[in-house]
Amino acid sequence: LSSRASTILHALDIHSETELEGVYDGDWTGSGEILESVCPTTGEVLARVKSATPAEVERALERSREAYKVLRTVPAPKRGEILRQIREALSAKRDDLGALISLEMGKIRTEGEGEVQEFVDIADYGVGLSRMMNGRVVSSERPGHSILEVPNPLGVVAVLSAFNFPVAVYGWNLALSLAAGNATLWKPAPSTPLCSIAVTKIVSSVLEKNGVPGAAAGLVTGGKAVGEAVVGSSDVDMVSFTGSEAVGREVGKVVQGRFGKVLLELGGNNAAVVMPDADLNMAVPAVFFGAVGTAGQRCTSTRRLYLQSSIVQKFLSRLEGLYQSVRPGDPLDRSTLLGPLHTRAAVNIYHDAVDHLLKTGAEILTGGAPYKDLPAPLNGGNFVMPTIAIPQEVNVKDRVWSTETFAPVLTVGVFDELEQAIEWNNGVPQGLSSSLWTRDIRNVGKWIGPAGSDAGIVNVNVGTSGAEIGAAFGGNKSTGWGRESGGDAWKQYVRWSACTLNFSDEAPLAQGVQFSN
Ligand code: UN1
Repeated sequence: LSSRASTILHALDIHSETELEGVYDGDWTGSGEILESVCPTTGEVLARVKSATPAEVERALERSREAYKVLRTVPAPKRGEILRQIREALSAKRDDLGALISLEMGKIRTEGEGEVQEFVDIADYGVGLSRMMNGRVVSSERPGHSILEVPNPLGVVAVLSAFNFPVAVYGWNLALSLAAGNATLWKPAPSTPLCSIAVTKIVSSVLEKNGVPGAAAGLVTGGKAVGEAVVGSSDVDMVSFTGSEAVGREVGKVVQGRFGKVLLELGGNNAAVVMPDADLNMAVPAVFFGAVGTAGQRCTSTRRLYLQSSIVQKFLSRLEGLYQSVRPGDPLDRSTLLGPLHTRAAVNIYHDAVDHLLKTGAEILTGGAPYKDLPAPLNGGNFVMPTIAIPQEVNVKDRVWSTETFAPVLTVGVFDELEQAIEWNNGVPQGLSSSLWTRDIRNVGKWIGPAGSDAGIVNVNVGTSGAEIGAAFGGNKSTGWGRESGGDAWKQYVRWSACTLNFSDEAPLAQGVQFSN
């Protein structure tokens, strides 16, 4: 192992000289198919991880259920106190864990650390929430009666997370699920097992210190078969899935088919709309970050740019300048802004998208090619040039506009009236994030109102990506309608009990119904 990698792994107590166990159910096990963790920057194999066998998944599910039975009786503020300790433990490892995210996923250092920060933030939120998961008292129409709406723990929540946020999205789910009194079972993306092992080690040591069964935050690494076993199991009360539309559609059907709860966080195809009165000193760097940050691999990345006709040249020449200044580099190096794509397969998807753009007559303003002659070890990495393309027309039904390409490819369209841009913004199947740049309050009113953006995230003078944890995060339409993180998202992680209590000596029926002569 390179010294660059081994320093990071050792700091997190991961010793990859031997095969690692990728299952945690209170004990570390794992004897299934081997997953390889490959560094996307260099191609180096970081570790080999033994994933879960069907029997190990079964056992993890059983132990999760037992852990739930313990957790549900722990008062919520006490669960919050455990979450506070998890927050402290994560915060102490912020740099190391951030570096591991950069090493294994490929995002740059500040974003890796930002991801750990996002987990810390949502843990803080969960601590507060643990004293505020309030139900309601409802007025009864009957004398001497009271109606309560009580949030009770739900059971076992399975979290299937994606490679692009290998730590934070699990954090969103764990914080709410634990505060709510559930056991959480994590099935991470098969290509980021080390992030999940490192996080699980940190979390489980806190659980153990508090006498809570480790299976309250279990882990089953694996591929499709492990995912299917978890999703299909009637021992899982809610499945929180982040990933592609294609897989999400199947997950949704399976979970609905067994009447489980499902929370879907699927593809985004996010547009930024720039009006002529926008402050370009803000808008240009924000579009640059939205489209090129994380090498275009956020669900919230900016994929479509709609420019008002009078500012097209000015905007694009400045944006192109930023694109041309960006150099690929090791994401662990603090000066790097552009890391690799996560996998080789993603490089092919990028090329495929560029080919299609060229074939359909789009102008490639910048990018559109792999980097040649990168020095070793970066020549073993998945680097591609961030690309700006101007298709011949905006036809939102066309693949160029309607599909999510998980790579730094930005397509540009030109409009005259805001209404046209909103129609394009809304004309695609997905509905995750959107962003309007303007100083005119009338535009803002249109954008956030009933005839405005139909996405779940509707920003003004803020880019499409990089949401804080405080508001509910999620998208509409084919993004799956799920909400995670802040806002009212926690309400999905409980079962609601409507309790009508009679304190009187009569037993009147509702609606005045009489059932005696
Ligand atoms: C994702 O891309 O899956 O808003 C999540 C953002 C981050 C989360 C993205 N806070 O870009």
